[in-house]
Amino acid sequence: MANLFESVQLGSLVLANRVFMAPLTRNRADADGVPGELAATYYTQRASAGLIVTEATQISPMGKGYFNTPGIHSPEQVRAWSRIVESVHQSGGRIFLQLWHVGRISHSSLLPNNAQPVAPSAIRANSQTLIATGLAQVSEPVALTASEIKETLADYRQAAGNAKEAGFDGVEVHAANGYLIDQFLRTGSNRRTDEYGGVASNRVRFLTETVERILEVWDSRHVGVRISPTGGFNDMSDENPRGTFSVTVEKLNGYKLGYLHIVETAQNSKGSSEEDLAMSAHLRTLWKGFYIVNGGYDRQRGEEAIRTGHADAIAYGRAFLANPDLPRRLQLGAALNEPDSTTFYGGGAAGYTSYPALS
Ligand code: 8OZ
Repeated sequence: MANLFESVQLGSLVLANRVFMAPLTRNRADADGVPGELAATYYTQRASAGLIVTEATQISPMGKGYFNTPGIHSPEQVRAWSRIVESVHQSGGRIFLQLWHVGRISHSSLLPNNAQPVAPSAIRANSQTLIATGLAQVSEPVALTASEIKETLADYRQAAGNAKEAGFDGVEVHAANGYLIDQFLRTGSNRRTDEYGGVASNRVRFLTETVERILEVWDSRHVGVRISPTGGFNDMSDENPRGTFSVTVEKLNGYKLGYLHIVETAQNSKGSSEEDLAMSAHLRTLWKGFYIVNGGYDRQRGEEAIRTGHADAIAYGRAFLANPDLPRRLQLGAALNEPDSTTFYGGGAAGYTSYPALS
């Protein structure tokens, strides 16, 4: 019977356990999106995760939506990431880069030449982002043209190749939480009348074309996709979430990907409701591969999810943020450090590399 602390195979990788580190935005890169020196320490401290998924990382300058998030489009960024990856590998860890384009969740002050953000449709989100001066309402977006969609897909391919060059073990496509790919998936943000809008199979097209471009550079088992089928974060809505995400999962089945990663919680910070879990359980029955779940899991719920087959691995976010040695602590039943939300986004070592491991 599968166990949270047992090794598991993912593609050609043998992972030490099923306690994964969820992607966590920390806003500690520099203004050019180059991850800082501390990032190597931060990720290496957490190398005992079965798999680390990095913080969301923009594929292009237009993919940026918050201050001081990292990118994977410039040579300096690739060099900085390669040092991080090397350090994690030296400590026996495995690490995937999360590929991110924020779409409409951005602010002109963060974009080249103060550009307007791009989106499937020109619908402004009722949502905020963090810019240099603090919280700001997101800017009015413009709809991507057909040729801009092609360029964006090429940016995904380039970024995926850069991640490979940096030495990552794989990449995760961020198709969750109201960012560009999710904006295409759901009806509330996608009013297109071309082949990227309308019926669910059209709204999934941008995601599957993204995956196809990434598979030009990566073996399929080293590519994962993250979705948030019940998530309302960033002003997301859908007329038929079960329909939309059933089609999404069925389309993704065709690519023999490494995993599907589900954000189970409707709100980023709260635990999952019965409705959230029912959606996840439904998608689990459709998905033909490795299944990762995320959303307020503790040891007991994690073990139960693995034992019952609800999931193959659990991604822990806040718990991993505050406990660099989380797998060991969970296994021992040791006390956990509490995450300090005042140091989640931005700042230096405090609340980043300062959480102690067990002695
Ligand atoms: C919190 C703050 C900023 C971005 C996500 C990348 O929700 C994020 C994010 C989370 O996926």
